Amino acid sequence: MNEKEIKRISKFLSLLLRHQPETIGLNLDENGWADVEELINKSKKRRMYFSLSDLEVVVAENDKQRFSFNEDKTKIRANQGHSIKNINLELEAIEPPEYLYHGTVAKFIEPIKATGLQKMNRQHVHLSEDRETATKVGSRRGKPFILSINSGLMFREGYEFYKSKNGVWLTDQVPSKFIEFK
Ligand code: HQG
Repeated sequence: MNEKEIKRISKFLSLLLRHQPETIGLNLDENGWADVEELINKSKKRRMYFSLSDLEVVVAENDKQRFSFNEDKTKIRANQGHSIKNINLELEAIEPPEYLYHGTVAKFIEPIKATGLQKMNRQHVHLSEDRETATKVGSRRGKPFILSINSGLMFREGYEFYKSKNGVWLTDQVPSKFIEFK
């Protein structure tokens, strides 16, 4: 498989495992897992042909480590980023660093000031451990605008934080008073 093919399969997996498994009638369990054999077979309906070893390459090479297998590689899921409701990723609440970052764009600043960071279509608000990563996230939408989040203070006030397997920090919302707009 070449890079283009890996990316094409990866995008297809994001669609199925995070957003719309019904596209091919794929079943996800409550923890977001899909059966690998079912995935391979049902994907053929969409003319997406890949084997288990192709999937192993996609999982290993994915630039953001978006997917994981279970131990015996009979199941696969997305590590974060779901818009499907009620997926339980079995993450444990842990203490975050004192500051986390969120990359967005200028047009969202006023609404964020008014209502804080909201999860919008996803299951969580996504935060980054460093400015570089937040800059990449913001750049997906235009000129990035980086917000610093006082996550240490939030944690001490009782807000819960989770870290996905691929290093993205997740929380339910960030009220405006914990955000530095500079
Ligand atoms: C904004 C990608 C108005 C928020 C990335 C963002 C990340 C508000 C957008 C991951 C708002 C939501 C997530 C409010 C937040 N009013 N706008 N109150 N609160 N927003 O895509 O963080 O490639 O759901 O600033 O790299 O951009 O998919 O979140 O601009 O890790 O793996 O609403 O998605 O990863 O957009 O990105 P998103 P995000 P993947």
